[in-house]
Amino acid sequence: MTSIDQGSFLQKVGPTWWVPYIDSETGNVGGTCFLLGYPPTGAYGSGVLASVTFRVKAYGYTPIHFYLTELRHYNGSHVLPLTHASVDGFFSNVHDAAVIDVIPAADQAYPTWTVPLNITVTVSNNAPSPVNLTVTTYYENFTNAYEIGTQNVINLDGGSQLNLTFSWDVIGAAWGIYTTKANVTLTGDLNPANDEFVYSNVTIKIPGDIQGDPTDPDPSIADGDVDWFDFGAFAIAYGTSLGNPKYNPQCDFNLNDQIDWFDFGDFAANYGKSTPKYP
Ligand SMILES: [Ca+2]
Ligand SMILES: [Ca+2]
Ligand SMILES: [Ca+2]
Ligand SMILES: [Ca+2]
Repeated sequence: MTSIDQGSFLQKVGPTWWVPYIDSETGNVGGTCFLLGYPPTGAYGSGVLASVTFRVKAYGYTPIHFYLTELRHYNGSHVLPLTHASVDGFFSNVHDAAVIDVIPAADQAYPTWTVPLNITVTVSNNAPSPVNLTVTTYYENFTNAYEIGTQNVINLDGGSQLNLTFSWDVIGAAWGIYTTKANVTLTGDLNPANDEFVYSNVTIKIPGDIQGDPTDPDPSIADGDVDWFDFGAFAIAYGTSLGNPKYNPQCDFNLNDQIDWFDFGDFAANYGKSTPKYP
């Protein structure tokens, strides 16, 4: 504790004489304030009586609790107690934000999708005090990282989490395997190791490469070609729309929730193509 200074409450009435005291042995702090010249009325309303200043020695957080508070006034002949209530405070100079999850709406997408691929990013404030954050999401391959978007979070409560939705406009993206990642920026973050979270592969596929071959370890994962097995999957879903159990978004190359002649056009245009860029 370094000082206790007079507030403006009594000074609004007139000149004052302020006598502070700090006893570091007992932890007592206080002040006596005299309104000079016996003004006709005292102070009323709300205001600051005094400000106590502490010097912080380390990083951490603590409740601030006032013990045995007393407020008194002098009525000209007697010192009398004033009814009051003390409210505890809280101090923290610890900051730690983290990105704890990144979840794309799909692991496989087409560059012909006209609807962005949503990416849900979960951020958390691991420290007790509210903070303002900036979160940026990227997709990247081995050679480049591309920014998807940046969002600011104002006043994220201590100990709380928040989901943010970013929209990756996949239209026109090159075929290949990408990772998606998000990072959080917080001034004074004491634990930078958890500022970034990387989600594993999202594949941007040849429109028509619905799946792999039956002999693949996971035939549901596209294998980089548009062949007879893809045609089999397309034929099952053809003519359906969202809500039909046979509807498969991986057969909906423009993602307009129906699998029709236009999707067949994409399929036919790419039949027989392959790429070494994935898997
Ligand atoms: Ca952190
Ligand atoms: Ca295939
Ligand atoms: Ca194949
Ligand atoms: Ca369609």
